[in-house]
Amino acid sequence: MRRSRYYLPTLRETPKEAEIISHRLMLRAGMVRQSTAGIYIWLPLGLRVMDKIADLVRDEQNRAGSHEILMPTIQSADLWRKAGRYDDYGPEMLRIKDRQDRDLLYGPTNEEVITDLFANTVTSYRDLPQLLYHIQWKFRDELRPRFGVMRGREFLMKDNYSFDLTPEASRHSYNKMFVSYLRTFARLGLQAIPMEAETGPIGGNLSHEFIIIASTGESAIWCDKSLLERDVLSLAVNYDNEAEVAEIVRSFTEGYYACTDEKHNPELFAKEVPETRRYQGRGIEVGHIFHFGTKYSEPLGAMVSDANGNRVPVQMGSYGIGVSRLVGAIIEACHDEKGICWPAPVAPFQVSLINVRVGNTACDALAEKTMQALQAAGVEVLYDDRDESAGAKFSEADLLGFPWRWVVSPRNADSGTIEIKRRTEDEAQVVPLEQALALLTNSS
Ligand code: P5A
Repeated sequence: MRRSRYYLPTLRETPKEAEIISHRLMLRAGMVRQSTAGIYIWLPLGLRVMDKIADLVRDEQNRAGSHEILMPTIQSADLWRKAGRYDDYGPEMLRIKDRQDRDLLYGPTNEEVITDLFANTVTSYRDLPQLLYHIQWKFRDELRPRFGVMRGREFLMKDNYSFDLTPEASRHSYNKMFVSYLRTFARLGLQAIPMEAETGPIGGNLSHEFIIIASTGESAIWCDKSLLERDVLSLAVNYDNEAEVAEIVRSFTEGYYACTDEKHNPELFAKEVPETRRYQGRGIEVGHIFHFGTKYSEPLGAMVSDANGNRVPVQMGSYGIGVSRLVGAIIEACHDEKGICWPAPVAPFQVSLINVRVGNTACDALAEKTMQALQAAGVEVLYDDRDESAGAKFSEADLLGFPWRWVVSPRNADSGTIEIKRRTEDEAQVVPLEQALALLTNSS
């Protein structure tokens, strides 16, 4: 992609309305623009990141045996009345009337819609278990939308729903999602800590939040440091093996102190965690999972026949990941004073290619050749071909935060070498194009 042809409305000044670093950086880096309070337009650079996050989340959902569907954003109020949640949900729900004066709503979550779908499509225990998810926009009329996409009114969520015959089987579905969440956040380059949580308006008796560490996060957290040292991706997971999956969940929950300020007990913390292992920091909730049994299946008639021919309400859980929130959360976790430092799996481009002397024949030729070589190798590159000062290009590259900065300058263009540097390192090296390509492909 040529920078001169790209749609990338960056900002030089720090926007005053943005209170937190991710919001400031997302506005400055031309990733989003606010349309109205808590509602954002995603610009090309921001959308690239969000799509990558969604694809990675999808990959881990599928790996755990879930099937993707797509439910509507607009829902019928009657369904919510039937489940008994219409009045409970309160002013966060955006209520709408259609031209026949029927009550509709913009979905803040989808338990009712999917339970109704299930009631109309599945009748036998033989069709269980089932894990169905979608990645869809939600609307919650938050009292104080703030922190940019981290607490929006409209936001993108991945929500999965499990259906099982028995509470034990349902616990296995819960455990599968628990492990898939650990894997998902690790692959995104984040350290996520599972913490027992309140169930709130979703309901049920079992729930975990997944909190990622970020010094600027909304919640204060306390945990056992050894939770942060676990290498999740090295665990070989067989999702069909109930005992194995349960053991992984156990190993991340039992014997570890981990909680946010809502539940923190300083005395217990001091008693349970040896001094050298105490971690106190801040974090952001990026996922939340719930087990709520028959809370929705009973009122909405989602029944299946069991092996003896009895009709029983199906056991359910729901599992959310804040996909749009993650874009901001990753920036909170990965930035420095100059700008964003994207983890490679979600970086919108892998390389900022800078031509410091546009118009110089040797520079132009080498930069073109480099861009083509990167594209041929399947590497996403943004080539800064604008007639701007080198300083402006360097600071923009730091702000946008792609993993690599490759510089073509008159000093080395004649010898066909490029100065390459990682976003998170100070040391640059000057190497021939072939070697630069080899270094990049070996590193990812
Ligand atoms: C679980 C899936 C639920 O809604 N029903 C379906 C359950 N859970 S939740 O905790 O309320 O939300 C899941 C995740 O969505 C993100 N999130 C938000 N992101 C941006 N702006 C918001 N206002 C917002 N509210 C929730 C969070 O990441 C949360 O963990």
